[in-house]
Amino acid sequence: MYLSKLFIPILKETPSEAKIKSHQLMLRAGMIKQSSTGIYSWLPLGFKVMKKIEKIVREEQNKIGAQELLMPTIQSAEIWKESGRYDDYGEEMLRIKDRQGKEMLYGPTNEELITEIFRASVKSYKSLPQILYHIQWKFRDELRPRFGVMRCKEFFMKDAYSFDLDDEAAKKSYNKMFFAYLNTFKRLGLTAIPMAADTGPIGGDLSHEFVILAETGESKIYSDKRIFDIDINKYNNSDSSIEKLRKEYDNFYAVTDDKFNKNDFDKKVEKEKQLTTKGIEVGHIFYFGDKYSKPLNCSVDLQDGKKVNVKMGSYGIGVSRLVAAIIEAKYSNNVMKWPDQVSPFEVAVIPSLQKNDKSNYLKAEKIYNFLKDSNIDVLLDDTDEHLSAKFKKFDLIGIPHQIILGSKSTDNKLEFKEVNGKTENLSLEEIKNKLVNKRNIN
Ligand code: 5CA
Repeated sequence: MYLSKLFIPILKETPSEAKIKSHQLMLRAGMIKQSSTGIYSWLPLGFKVMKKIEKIVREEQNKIGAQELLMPTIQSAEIWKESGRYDDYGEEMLRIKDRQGKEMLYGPTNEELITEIFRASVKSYKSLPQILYHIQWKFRDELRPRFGVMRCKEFFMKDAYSFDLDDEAAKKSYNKMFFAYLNTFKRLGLTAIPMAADTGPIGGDLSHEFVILAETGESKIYSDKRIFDIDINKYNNSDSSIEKLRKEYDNFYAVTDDKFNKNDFDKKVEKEKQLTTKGIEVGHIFYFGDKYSKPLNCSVDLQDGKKVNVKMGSYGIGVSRLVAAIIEAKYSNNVMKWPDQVSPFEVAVIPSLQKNDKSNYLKAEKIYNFLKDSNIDVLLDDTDEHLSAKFKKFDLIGIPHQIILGSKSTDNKLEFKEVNGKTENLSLEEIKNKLVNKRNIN
């Protein structure tokens, strides 16, 4: 992509309505634009980051055998009446009528709809277990939307649903997802800690919020510090390994506000190991057994002809929230520090201007084409601004690597700057290999 062609409406001033860094930077870098309270358009730069996050989320879901489908955003009120949640959900639900006067709603979540799909299609215990997911827009008419896409009305969510025959099998599905979540957040460059949490309007008695530490977070958390030292690389995706991983996490006290009990905390965690802080909820998983399958009459036939309601769990990741959460976790000095794997571009080629001499620009274009042909996501700065102005722009966008064609680059050795690290002089081939390797590590 050529910078001069990129649709990136950068703002010079920080908009006063943006209270936290991620919101300020996303607006300034032209990643999003508010269209009405709590509703945003995703401009090319922001959309690109979100798509990269979505891809990683999808890959980790597929790895544990979850299957992707796509349910609509608009749902019929009928199934919500069947489950009993139509009235309970309250004003957060956006209710609509179609031209026939039929009651519809914009889905805030999909437990009912997926249960309806499942009950119509699956009849035998032989089809279990099953995990289905989609990545789709949700709408919640939040009372106080704030912090940009962090808490907004319309947001992009990955929601998965598991179906099992009994509690024991269902816990295995829950644990698989627990494992997939830890891997997903790790690949996104985040340390997300699972905290025992309340189940709210989703229901059930087992639930974990995945929280990343951030001063601006809305979740208050209480934990044993040692939970941050758990190394998930020791574990693989076999059932027994995943069970051990769950046990290791369960050893440490880690809860959100709703589950907090001071006596318990003091009894289970020595004073110097206690951590009380704030975090951003990037994912939330629930086990609720037959809470939906019973009222919606979703059952399978057993071998002996008896029927049993399937046992279900649901598992959400805030894909659009993650864009802001990664900024909050990584930024420094007003600069977005994207991890390579989700950065809007992997590298920028930045030629300095030499009056009446196009050769430097032509050299930059050659480098750009070579990297592009090597499948590297590269941005060429073809504008005629001065280097200092260019650097400011790249700082704002937060591209992790720069190839600078200025006084420090020679024909064979190019100045290669890692924004979070060192500057070296490398050949183009070496730069390519470095970028490809970095991507593979993540
Ligand atoms: N049905 C369950 C699991 S699929 C569910 O809806 N869970 S949830 O309510 O916890 O939402 C899942 C994730 O979506 C949250 O962890 C959070 O990351 C994200 N999320 C929830 N509400 C919002 C919001 N108003 N704005 C942005 N992201 C949100």
